[in-house]
Parts: sequence; structure tokens; C-alpha cells
Amino acid sequence: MQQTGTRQRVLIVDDVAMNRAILGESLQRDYDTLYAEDGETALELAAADPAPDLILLDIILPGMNGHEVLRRLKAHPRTRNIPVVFITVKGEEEHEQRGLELGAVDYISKPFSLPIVRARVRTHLELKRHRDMLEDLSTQDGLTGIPNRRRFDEVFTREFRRAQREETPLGLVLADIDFFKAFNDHYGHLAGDDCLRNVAGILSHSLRRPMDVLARYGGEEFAIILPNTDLPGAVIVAECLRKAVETLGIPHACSPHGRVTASFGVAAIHPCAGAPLAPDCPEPETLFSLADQRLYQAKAAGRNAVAA
Ligand code: GH3
Ligand code: MG
Ligand code: MG
Ligand code: MG
Repeated sequence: MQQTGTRQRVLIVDDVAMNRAILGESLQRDYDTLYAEDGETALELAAADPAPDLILLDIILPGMNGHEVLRRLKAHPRTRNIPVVFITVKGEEEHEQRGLELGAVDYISKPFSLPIVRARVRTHLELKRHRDMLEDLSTQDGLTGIPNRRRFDEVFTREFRRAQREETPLGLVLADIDFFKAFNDHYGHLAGDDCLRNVAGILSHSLRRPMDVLARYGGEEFAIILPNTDLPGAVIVAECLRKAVETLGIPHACSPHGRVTASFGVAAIHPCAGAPLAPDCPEPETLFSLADQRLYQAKAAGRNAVAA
């Protein structure tokens, strides 16, 4: 995800050192520049985090040529959406047509004019920034700034499939604020919104590993995806989150706990060697509904509790 205000990154792929130097010198004032002299290095840098925002790609390269590099970029979800501009001596119409058909956003013939390269780069990077903003808006929750349900569904399915493929465990925690309707009724909807922001903030701060994903998946409901975490591990995380919400100490006059608390349901898959598809949990939805049932058990057990 692109942070507003960060410098955009341009990957320059050319086997001729002089070309890399000329392009780099003209772009590095405004952008972070990365360099590759062959296709393999280009693919590696394109898949890195943070990814480049634009790739200037030569066609004639030792080994894998530029067309093949672009084909492979398009074949992977991680690199598919990085805009690619061909910049090449292959100026004939058929080459340009092939490049554009493969999915390049632009085609510049060598010898190039630096001001024109700079102008085109700027245009494509502006488009990329706008696309990143739209992507953020469509996957972030407006109130709390954390991933929304759409993003949760995407990440959850991806992590579930990865866990099955790599035979690693995957933990899921569902959290629901206790007596939140009464909180709104007593303190007002704006205070309710503040409470949601604070709870989202403390949940987010309490997660230590960058791969854990917290999302708001409903009104006062949150989900936490814990890659590589088995059930006992996920219970420890959930207990720590429960404690963190309680410790926030937001007064709640209508709760028997006297403060804002949340209940947690925990479930996990443990694919074991030789049986990657846990037979009782073949689909992400099954794991989700298991965590949801346990959330209701935590509610039934008096709330401010973790059930697994
Ligand atoms: P329980 O302990 O069983 O979870 O009870 P509850 O009152 O928390 O559950 P219920 O589902 O009855 O109420 C959820 C409330 O959350 C009702 C709804 O108005 C409130 N809510 C949902 N989204 C928002 C929001 O964006 N802002 C505010 N302020 N309130 C919200
Ligand atoms: Mg070349
Ligand atoms: Mg609820
Ligand atoms: Mg609730």
C-alpha cells in the first residue's frame, strides 16, 4: 500500500550501463531509482517490497528479453499491476504493437529525448498514484483506517490457501465489542465512533508481527488473521487483545464490567504433513464460522472472554 507523500520508485532495466546512468540521472531528483541489467534481476526487484511504481524496460537484454520479462510480470498477482514502459531501439511498428498488446502502458523508441521520457514517466506515475489511492479507499475502513471487510476476505482466502499449500497453521480471531448498542444509546453515536477508533488502535498496536492482519469486518466487529499460528498461539494473542481493550479503560456505565470490553472467538487450521487439507476445515468459510460460533460462546459465558 502506498503512503501519501512517499517518493515513488522507478525501476530502470537496461543492459547498457550508459543508458541506465543517463535515465537514472534524469529521474533520481524526483524519484527513487532502482537498476537492473538483466531480466532476472528486474523480476526480483519488481517482486520486492516496496514494489516499484513504474518499470522502464529495455527489450534487447542478455538472456530473457523484455517481452518475456513483461509476460512474467503480468503472470504474477504481485507484479501484474506495475505499469511498464518499453524503451527500446526496436522502433518498428510491429514491435511497438507487440509491446502494447502484451500490456505495456507506453512505448518509447531509442534514441530517446530525456524531456519526453521525464514527461511520460511523470504522467504514468500520477496515474499510478491515483490508482493506489482508489485501491486504499476501496480496501480501508473510513472510520478506523484499518483494512475493511473486502480486504479481509481477500487476505483471509489468500492466507488460507497458502497455509494449505505450505502445510503451516493459520489462526483466526473474531472480536466483538460487548454491549455496544447500549454504549451508543448512553453516550451517543459520536462517542461510539471514538470508541471504535480507540479499540481499533489498541488492537492494532497489540499485534507484534507485521504479517498479522487486523480488519474491521462489521460495525463493532473485528477479525485478526494470524499466519503461521496454531490454536494455542492464537488463544494467547486473543487473550492479550482482550486484556488490552479492557485496560483502555473506556467507561461504560451500562456494562456489568463498568468499562468497554470485547469478546473473542478463536479457531485455527493445522494442516499436518501428508494431509494438507484438514478434513474438518476444507474452506475458509468453515474456519470463519468456527471462530464465529466460539465468539458466541464467549458472549454466552459472560462476555469480556476468549473462547476456543
Ligand atoms: P453484544 O454484547 O451481544 O455484542 O451486544 P451489542 O450491543 O454490542 O451488539 P448489537 O449487535 O446489538 O449492537 C451493535 C451496535 O453497534 C449497534 C450499532 O448501532 C453499533 N454500531 C455499528 N457500527 C457502528 C458505527 O460505525 N458507529 C457507531 N457509533 N456504532 C456502530
Ligand atoms: Mg539492451
Ligand atoms: Mg456484533
Ligand atoms: Mg457487540
